[in-house]
Amino acid sequence: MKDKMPPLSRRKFLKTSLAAAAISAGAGSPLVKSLVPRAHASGARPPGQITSHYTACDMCFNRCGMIARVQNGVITKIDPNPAFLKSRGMLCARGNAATKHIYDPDRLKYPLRRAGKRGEGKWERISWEEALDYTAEKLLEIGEKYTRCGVMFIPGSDMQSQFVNRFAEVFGSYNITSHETLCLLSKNRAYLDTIGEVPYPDVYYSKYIIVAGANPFEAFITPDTMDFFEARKNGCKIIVLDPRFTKTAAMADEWYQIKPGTDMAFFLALCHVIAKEELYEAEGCCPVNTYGFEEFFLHIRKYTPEWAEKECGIPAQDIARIAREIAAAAPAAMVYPGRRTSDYEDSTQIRRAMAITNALLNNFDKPGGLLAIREVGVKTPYYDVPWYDDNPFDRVEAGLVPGLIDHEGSFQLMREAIISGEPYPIKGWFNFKTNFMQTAANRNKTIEMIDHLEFIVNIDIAMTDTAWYSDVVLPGASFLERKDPVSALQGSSACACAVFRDPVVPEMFESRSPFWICKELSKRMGLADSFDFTIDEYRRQQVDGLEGAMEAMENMGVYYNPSKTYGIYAGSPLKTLTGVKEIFNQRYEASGVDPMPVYRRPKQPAENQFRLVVGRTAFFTHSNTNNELLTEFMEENTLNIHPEPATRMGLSDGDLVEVKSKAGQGRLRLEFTEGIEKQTVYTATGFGALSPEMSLVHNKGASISELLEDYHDEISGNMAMHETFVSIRKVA
Ligand SMILES: Nc1nc2c(c(=O)[nH]1)N[C@H]1C(S)=C(S)[C@@H](COP(=O)(O)OP(=O)(O)OC[C@H]3O[C@@H](n4cnc5c(=O)[nH]c(N)nc54)[C@H](O)[C@@H]3O)O[C@H]1N2
Ligand SMILES: Nc1nc2c(c(=O)[nH]1)N[C@H]1C(S)=C(S)[C@@H](COP(=O)(O)OP(=O)(O)OC[C@H]3O[C@@H](n4cnc5c(=O)[nH]c(N)nc54)[C@H](O)[C@@H]3O)O[C@H]1N2
Ligand code: SF4
Ligand SMILES: [Mo]
Repeated sequence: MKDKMPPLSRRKFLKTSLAAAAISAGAGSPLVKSLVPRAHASGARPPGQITSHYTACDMCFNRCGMIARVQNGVITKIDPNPAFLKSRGMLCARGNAATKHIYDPDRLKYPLRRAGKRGEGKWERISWEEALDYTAEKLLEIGEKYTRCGVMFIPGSDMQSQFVNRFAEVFGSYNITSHETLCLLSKNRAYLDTIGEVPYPDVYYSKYIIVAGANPFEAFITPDTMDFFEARKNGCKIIVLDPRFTKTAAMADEWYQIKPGTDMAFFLALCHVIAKEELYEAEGCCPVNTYGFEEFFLHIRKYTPEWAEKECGIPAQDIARIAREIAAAAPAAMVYPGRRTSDYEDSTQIRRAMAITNALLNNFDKPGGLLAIREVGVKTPYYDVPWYDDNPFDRVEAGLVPGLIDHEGSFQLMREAIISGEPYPIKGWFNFKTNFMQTAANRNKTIEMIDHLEFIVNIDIAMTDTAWYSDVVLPGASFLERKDPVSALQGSSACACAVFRDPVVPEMFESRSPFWICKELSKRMGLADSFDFTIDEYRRQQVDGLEGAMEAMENMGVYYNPSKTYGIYAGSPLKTLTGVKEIFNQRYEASGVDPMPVYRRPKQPAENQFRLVVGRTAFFTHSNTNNELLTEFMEENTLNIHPEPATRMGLSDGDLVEVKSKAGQGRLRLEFTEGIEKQTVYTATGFGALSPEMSLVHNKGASISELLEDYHDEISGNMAMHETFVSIRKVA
């Protein structure tokens, strides 16, 4: 692979040498010397040859194509892979900061076993042998005492998560849940129940896009983020609805400061205008191939723009105009489906209203609309899942909400079940690469759940808050040190692709991959057959039948096999019950759920209370804040508040306040922001870490996960993070 890569241009070489120089300058400290193997003291050695290595970024789930440059055994610089269409040859600030991810002084170095109380921070260093023997013994013990389903598995979002999943299944637990239950399940539910699949937005070719409850110019989603810029240059009109004036709002043609939780009112009124004025009969828009259009037409009679204005605060004439404009641009127009929809208790219905608007725009499977998801055809190698006679009938939270996505579950409902012990006990937790102490609402409740567990094993790269409360902490190898299986990235036909990773540098310290860990554990648990393969053998099975895939990934860092992009469903039924777009959902009706979205006014904060909303910054991924290069952009989180209510309460910009909800409290400095709705406040995620080994964010700002109360979407069980009201008091 390395030989076939283009040589570095002189300009790139200079940049690379400068980056290397920066590292060697910092290499003076013994800490950095011990962290950076073979970092050369300046002038002591000739600058080694620079080698280049394809890999895929892991600083967030997008997995953009990367080329890592290595000199004297140290990764000195990272460049984007121009052949990687999905990321449009882009690498964001976080991707560039991956050097500080691998060479982070706070990295976990050896296996540790808890020696004091949970959260007390007393650890003993143990050997891998001991760590694996002990973990295997504890997992088997829980299986014996309770059942195999007595262990909860959270396999993270990673190219190796499939091995943790496989391990969970062969061990015998169905209680596998994911970070998706804190993220996008309500959106997935809504689109599955409207068009039969979760579509992919064709942003690049769109002429008109409404972005509601998403911030793609800060929350990077590839290729959408880059395509928004291109679409805009090509004349696409972008309308943003957000209670905050975000970067996306700043780049939009129009921004409306919608009242939080009222998006459904806006979209039902939009549909009202489209239906009443028969705009769907204008070119491109029509209600054919839908189920329940007539009922819907009657249902939305009362949802007029004038009514919606009173709910969402957006002027009626603007709603009517936007309806006419978007209908005229259809089908190359869309309501952007968004990603994180863990917002409200009726988030699935809010997203259903958006999906139905898309159905009226008749934009599915068309250029500039919503596309059928495509994958390149990577296979999941087969494995046998053993049967355990004493296992319960179903996963622990089965049936608690009508639209639970079976293979994801709901972390919050599972947490509840662990605390109550009903319907059956869960006493173990196997965690890989999630940090739910910082990312799941109501941290105190997560601690309460932990109090009910007998054993927690955690594979992470750092001593996160979740690791801090674990019993055995295993140092994970970073993506730059690992050999990973092939990963298929979904997208449209043009950018769906496959990648793998080879180690750019060897594993540092005693860190190991989840594959190795699962394999070693399986040997100790009588499950060795399930992991009796190498990554190379596994990869070959994955790409079996995909001609040229292996070579493309080796020589270009990525494999594509484009085919038809639009009209994939032409003449064939959708994957819904009726085979057409379901505006009226019969399954919802059968299970007592509103078959068409019914607007209910959101709860309102009392006087001098504020709704707390979450959202991302361009430079952090969730709780991955402990990165020296990135904390330069934000050293601690602040509470964004509108100056008007704050001043009325006698508060000033920069004041230290105590923020309190029913779930917890924290201290934050106020940051006056004109661009936030007056009864809404916002703070960034990933601060106020309990673990002192997250040294850059420990005791810095406050943890929003402590403040967020425990609500979930009533249909999917997805977390609901915008239902919390807080009060604010100045700290003397
Ligand atoms: N307050 C708040 N909560 C949120 C959100 C929010 O915006 N605000 N967003 C929600 C959303 S959309 C999501 S998707 C979830 C995400 O929830 P999580 O998946 O819990 O989020 P992360 O903080 O990204 O956790 C990733 C963990 O992986 C570890 N890690 C990183 N790289 C490696 C590696 O190479 N090897 C190993 N072994 N470990 C590694 C990191 O140290 C970190 O502990 O959070 C949700 N919760
Ligand atoms: N830089 C960066 N990029 C990321 C991530 C990251 O952590 N950092 N995480 C990745 C992941 S896992 C995900 S899921 C995506 C998330 O991508 P997005 O969903 O686009 O990200 P958020 O920042 O959560 O954006 C939600 C927006 O909704 C607004 N909002 C709050 N309440 C309401 C409301 O009632 N109505 C409306 N209309 N708007 C409201 C918030 O102010 C916020 O700006 O980003 C991905 N990309
Ligand atoms: S968007 Fe940024 S952090 Fe995410 S994979 Fe791409 S480069 Fe990495
Ligand atoms: Mo997410």
